Amino acid sequence: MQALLSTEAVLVESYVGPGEERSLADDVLDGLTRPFKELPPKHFYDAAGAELFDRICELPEYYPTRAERAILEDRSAEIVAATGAAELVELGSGTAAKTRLLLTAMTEAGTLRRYVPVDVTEAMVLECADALVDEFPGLRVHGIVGDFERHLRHVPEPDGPRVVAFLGGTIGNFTPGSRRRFLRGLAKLLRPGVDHLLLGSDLVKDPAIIEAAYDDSAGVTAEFNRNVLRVINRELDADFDVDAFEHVAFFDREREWVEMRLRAQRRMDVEVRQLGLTVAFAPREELRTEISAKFTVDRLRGDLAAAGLELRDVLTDPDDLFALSLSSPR
Ligand code: SAH
Ligand code: AVI
Repeated sequence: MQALLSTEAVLVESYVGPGEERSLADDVLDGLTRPFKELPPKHFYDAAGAELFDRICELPEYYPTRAERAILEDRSAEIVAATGAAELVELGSGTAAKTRLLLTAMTEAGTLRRYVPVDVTEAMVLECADALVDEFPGLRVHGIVGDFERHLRHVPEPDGPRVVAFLGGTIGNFTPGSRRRFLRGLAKLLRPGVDHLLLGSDLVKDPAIIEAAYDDSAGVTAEFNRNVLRVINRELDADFDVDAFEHVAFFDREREWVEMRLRAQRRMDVEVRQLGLTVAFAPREELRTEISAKFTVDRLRGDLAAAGLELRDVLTDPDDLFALSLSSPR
């Protein structure tokens, strides 16, 4: 662990040290040598990727951010009253844009003590910690730069009633099995009878609406998708011809998830020099870069139950596009 910042109001710890670059190396080695090539989505988010994601959130086609914000605008006070939250732990916190609605409601209820953002992107945690202690006088921030699949044990002991927020629909970026395993780990952060999980999930809907959200007309999602190749070029001294990969996004109606892929437009041999690896792509071969599962309330209830959590309330936007659910340990 490395302490990146320590003041009276802010402590930011990093668990992604020099060894952590191995995580990208291991994922590339493992994912690009499989019969069906695949990479985990967490590697999208370097500074450029985080900026592209912010632009995605503003796109007319990308409804999840607006829908979730609408729910939080309407119901944050109710969520805070129902949970008595003094502490907000947020996984995949990013720029904490929507989080401010919850922190404001906690301030108004007079309960706000501490915010614990957990994100793999160091700059995001540092910048939002700095901004939030200015915006919310008296707030303490304990930031964790880490991987929410591997570093949840470093979340500090609770300081009052805790809400763990996992917003944006990021839970959909897990495959079903790993989603349940992740929720079981997450549940360990919650004390029965005291703490709650606030989970944002995108809902199953007309496939045309979903596909447009992941293949916008301005091509921002395509750039976000290709960004993972730029990250690998830079971090592992690879020579992907980024523009030779086409963005593909489709809704798998059976599995009810969106897949993003990158399709090689010609035959290519890519050198990943730091790994001494040559990766061959056949013409039109595809590399899966993300799945984004869409939920029904029943699927949500089942996943939560498998992790020992009971669904208490489901809040949706007026168009039923997105759900924020509140659950707690059984
Ligand atoms: N919660 C925000 C941001 C969602 S984007 C919102 O709702 O708008 C997903 C965020 O999760 C990014 O900030 C990314 O850096 C972070 N992230 C993705 N995979 C992660 C992982 N394995 N561990 C920690 N953070 C991760
Ligand atoms: C972060 N996550 C919930 C986004 C999603 O919708 O699955 C990432 C994203 N991928 C393409 N557009 C946005």
